[in-house]
Amino acid sequence: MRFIDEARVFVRAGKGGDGAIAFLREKYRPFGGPAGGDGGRGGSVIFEVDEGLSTLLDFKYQPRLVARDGQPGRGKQQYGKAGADMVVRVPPGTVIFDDETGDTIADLVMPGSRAVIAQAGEGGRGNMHFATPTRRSPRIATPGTAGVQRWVRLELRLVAEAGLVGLPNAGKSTLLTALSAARPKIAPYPFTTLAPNIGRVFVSGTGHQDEESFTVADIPGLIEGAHRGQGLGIRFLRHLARTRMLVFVVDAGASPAAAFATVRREIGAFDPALLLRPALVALNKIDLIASKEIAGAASELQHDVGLRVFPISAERRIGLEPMVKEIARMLSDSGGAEAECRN
Ligand SMILES: Nc1nc2c(ncn2[C@@H]2O[C@H](COP(=O)(O)OP(=O)(O)OP(=O)(O)O)[C@@H](O)[C@H]2O)c(=O)[nH]1
Ligand SMILES: [Mg+2]
Repeated sequence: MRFIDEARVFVRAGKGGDGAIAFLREKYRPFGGPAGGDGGRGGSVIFEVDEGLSTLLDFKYQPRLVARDGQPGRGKQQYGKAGADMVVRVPPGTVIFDDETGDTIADLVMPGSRAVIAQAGEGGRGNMHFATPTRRSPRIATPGTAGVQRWVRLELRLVAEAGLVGLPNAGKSTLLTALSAARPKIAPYPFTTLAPNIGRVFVSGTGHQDEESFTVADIPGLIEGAHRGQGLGIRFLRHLARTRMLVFVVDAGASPAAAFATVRREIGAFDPALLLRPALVALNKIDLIASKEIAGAASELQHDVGLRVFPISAERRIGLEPMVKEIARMLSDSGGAEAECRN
C-alpha cells in the first residue's frame, strides 16, 4: 500500500431544493389555497475517522467529493426529499485545511470522530407559507440555497507518542523492529525508510493487550538542511507534531555528539516547539565499540547533550529494557493518553 500523506480535494455540498409554487385544485374549490411545499436540504460532505486507514491514497484517485442536491418542493404541500450526506472516511490524524485561506477546518484524531467539511444548502420555502388574509394566492416561494464548495488540503500527521529521530543509517528502523512487531525495511544505506512506520511497544514485552504500552514512529533519516527540504526533509518532520517525546538515535561509531547536534538543529529550524518535548538519546551500535569504552562514551555524550543517554544495540537487542522503561515513565509524566492528540 502506498503511503500518501498529502492531498488536495474539491468538496461540494448539495444545493437545497427550491420551494414550490402550487395551488389546491379541487372539484368544488377552483381557487384553492397555496399548497407549494418546501424544498429538501442538500447533502453535506462529512469526514469521519476510520481506524483501519493509514494513508490518504484514496484521495489521489477521487479528488472530487460531491454530495447530492435536495429535491424541490411539490404541490399538495409535499416536501422535497433531502439529499443524502456524503460520508468520507479518513485515517486517524488527518488535518483538513481550507486551501485558499489556510485556516484549519478540522483535526480528526479519534476513531469515529466527524466533521462537516462542506455544509449543505437549505431547502427553500414553498408558497404555502406565504398566504396572508390580504394575499390569498401568493406567487412567492424561496429558492434553495447553494451548498458550500471549496478546495481543501489534507495532511496526515501520524498519531504516535514517541518519535525516533536521527541521521540516515543510525538504526531507527532496526530499533523499531527490536521494540515492536512493526517490520520496516532495514538496510546498510541511507534513506532506506521512505515513509514513516508506527509500532506499538509493550513495556514488559509480553504483548498482552492489557499491558502498558506506547506507540513509536520511525521516520525517514534527517540530514543537514532537512528543514529546507533536503533529503526526504520537511515532509516527514510534521509527523513529529503529535509526538509527546523524542528519542534521538545516534550511531556510537560515527561522531554521536555531532550527529545529535545536526538532528536537533534541523528539528528546531522546522519547529522550535519540538525541542521543548521531553527527549532522551539512544546511543546505538555499541556492539561495534570495545566494551570498556561504552560507559565512557555514554557519559561523555550525556555531558555534551544534557539528556539521558542509553547505550544500546538495536541489532543485538542489548540495553533496550531500561530505555523502554524510561520512555514509558517520561510519557506517563508528560500527560494522559488524551492530551497527546491535541497539538
Ligand atoms: N552493528 C550494528 N548494526 C546496526 C545496529 N542497528 C542498526 N544497524 C545496522 O545499521 C544499518 C542501518 O539500519 P536502519 O535501521 O535501516 O537505519 P535507519 O536509521 O532506519 O536508516 P534510514 O531509514 O536510512 O534513515 C543496517 O545495516 C542495520 O543492520 C546495531 O545495533 N549494531
Ligand atoms: Mg529506516
